[in-house]
Amino acid sequence: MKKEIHSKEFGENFVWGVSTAAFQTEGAYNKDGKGLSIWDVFSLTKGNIRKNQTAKVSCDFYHRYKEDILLMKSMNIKNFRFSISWSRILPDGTGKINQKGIDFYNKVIDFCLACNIEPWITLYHWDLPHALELKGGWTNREVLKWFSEFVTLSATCFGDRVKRWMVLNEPMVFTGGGYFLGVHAPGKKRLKNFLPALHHAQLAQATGGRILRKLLPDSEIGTTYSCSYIVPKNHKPRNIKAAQKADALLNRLFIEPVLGLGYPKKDLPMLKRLDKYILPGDMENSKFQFDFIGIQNYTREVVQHSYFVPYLQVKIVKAPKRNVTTTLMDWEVYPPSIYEMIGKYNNYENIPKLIVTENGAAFKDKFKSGKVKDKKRKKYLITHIEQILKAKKEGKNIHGYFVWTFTDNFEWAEGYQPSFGLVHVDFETQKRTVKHSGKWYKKFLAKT
Ligand code: IFM
Repeated sequence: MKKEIHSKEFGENFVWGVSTAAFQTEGAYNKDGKGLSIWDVFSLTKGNIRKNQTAKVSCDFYHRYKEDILLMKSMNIKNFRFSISWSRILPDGTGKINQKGIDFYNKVIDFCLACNIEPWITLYHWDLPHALELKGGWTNREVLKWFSEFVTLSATCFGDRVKRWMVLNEPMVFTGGGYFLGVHAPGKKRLKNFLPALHHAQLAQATGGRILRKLLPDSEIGTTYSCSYIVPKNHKPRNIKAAQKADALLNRLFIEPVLGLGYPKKDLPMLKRLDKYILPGDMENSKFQFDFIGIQNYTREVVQHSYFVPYLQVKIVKAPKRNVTTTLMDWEVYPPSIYEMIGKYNNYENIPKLIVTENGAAFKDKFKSGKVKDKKRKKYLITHIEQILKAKKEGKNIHGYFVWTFTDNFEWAEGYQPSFGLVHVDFETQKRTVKHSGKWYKKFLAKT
């Protein structure tokens, strides 16, 4: 019988944890002086979210943070990645400070530390203050000033205790989904919104990094990227070219300017349209020496050429059409993807450390007799962690792994049905039940 993998095989310094995000878990959307975010407004607008579900309460982490952190502790989880809701601490995005919002994060941080859990803060996980969206949001270059104020306030308030920071969560997803496809907040479409949003988010990575480094020289500063292993549908030259374009868009677009390599315009000619938003000095200002890069991988994508897709001429061959195992998100279960992505980012020079800051899966969970036997999620986690071990044994620069996610929560436009949690939440009663996968993670992390 195959020996079950254990965290000890990764060595003592490998970091293990769980990841969450403010909007997906906190609830208390208008409590104690919090301002609305673009996601509050988007999700409260009928027709945007599956079954018109909202995150007004979600898993109520705002009131139940102690219960959740204690549960984490009982599961041997030593690192907790969460985000700061910008409009909870700056209700209008800029100017007036909401002390009660700051008090909330102070309580979360202090309680983590009291439980011997290291807090890892993501500054921006998609919930821009609505007041700023009214001024153009990420399409307005002023966002760099507003974002700097938010980063400075967060570093000043929490930096005495928080030593690990991530500037942005998956900028490709929030600019692509929110400003090009319109399926995420703020629901904008078209290239004229996407391109400036992309360039400003790109500059915000380094801007945020520099502020953190100046104010908190002893902290570890990272940022995170969504990434997928891209393969062409077959070896026809036009499909190979389509795969190169998709790779440039989905995997290279945000990291390469940070590393001083500029935008990958050669492989993705449509990026030349960015030129009109790039001011003198921008590409120099895009560079920043992060201490670590967070990679967030869930699946691979198979792509083909298509004349009908504007700007890109690339089409994703959806997993349900490929006769492969999928999750509830219709994402293919393909563990080698995470190994390939570690290899890809490992090949860049000047990335001191890679950390998998998200990986996990949504499957249909059955809650029966007080138990959730989510065997598929457990298998998904084990097979992905095995791939990470393979990469580590080959000497790749990989230093940590965070499961997405701790409790079931609000999965953006999909609402509550695709649940990714290690812990089941009954959204009527807010009762938490550790799933079979959560029990497995606890055992996996236990010292023997
Ligand atoms: O829930 C999201 C998270 O907010 C960002 N990364 C992917 C997860 C699963 O879709």
